[in-house]
Amino acid sequence: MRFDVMTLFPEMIENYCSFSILKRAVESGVISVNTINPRDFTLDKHKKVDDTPYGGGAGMVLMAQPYVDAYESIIRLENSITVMLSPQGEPLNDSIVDGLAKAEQIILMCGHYEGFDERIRDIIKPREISIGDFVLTGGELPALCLIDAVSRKVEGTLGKIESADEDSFSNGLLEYPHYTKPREYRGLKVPDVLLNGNHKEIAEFRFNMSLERTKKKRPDLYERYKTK
Ligand code: 4G1
Repeated sequence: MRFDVMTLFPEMIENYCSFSILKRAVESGVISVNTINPRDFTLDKHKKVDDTPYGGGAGMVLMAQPYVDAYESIIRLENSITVMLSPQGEPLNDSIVDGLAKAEQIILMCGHYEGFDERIRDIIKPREISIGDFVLTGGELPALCLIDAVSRKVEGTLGKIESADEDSFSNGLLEYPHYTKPREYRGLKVPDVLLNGNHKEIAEFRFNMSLERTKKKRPDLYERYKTK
């Protein structure tokens, strides 16, 4: 999987991807993360990427020319998808992530300031995806969320231990409670069933806890689980 990230702040992307599981995936060649800075495609001596909005109002708008030229400089692989991270996008979820993980290349467009000159959308026609309804200063964190979520679906990214198939959302439910050593902490004991070595009983306990907490904490997910 190749990620090409269009951003004015490439270090934000590079830094996150140089830790832990993503770092290992990059080093083993399972994924690659490349950045393209629209500022490198400006034509004026001040390297201006933003300007004031026509019609007036607060804030700055990303100019079309540096962004479109930067986009057109990216070498496209056969099975490539372009995604703009945007509050106007479809809400990201695990099934979208599964779909994206089938691509060979994902080109990600991060906004800044008030957002993109609309002609960037008109010309590039990206798929638009949002990570949620809140205000951010830029699209880099959303891009990193997507890179992180997609990468862990790519064969070879997770080790045996972190393996994806026992995760929350592989079955549409929240996770059961986890415990590690010691057996007792501040008077709170690990449930006995987890210590008895009966794997069938343990699986049953965990499944019931998953169901129960999903029903309580995320009734929307619980309803979807029941009806699918
Ligand atoms: C209006 C949140 C504006 C934000 C309404 C989730 C948010 C990209 C995302 C904004 C962004 C709401 C996202 C807002 C995002 C240009 C640069 C857009 C930052 C920007 C609810 C600022 N998922 N936000 N505008 O946050 O890029 O993907």
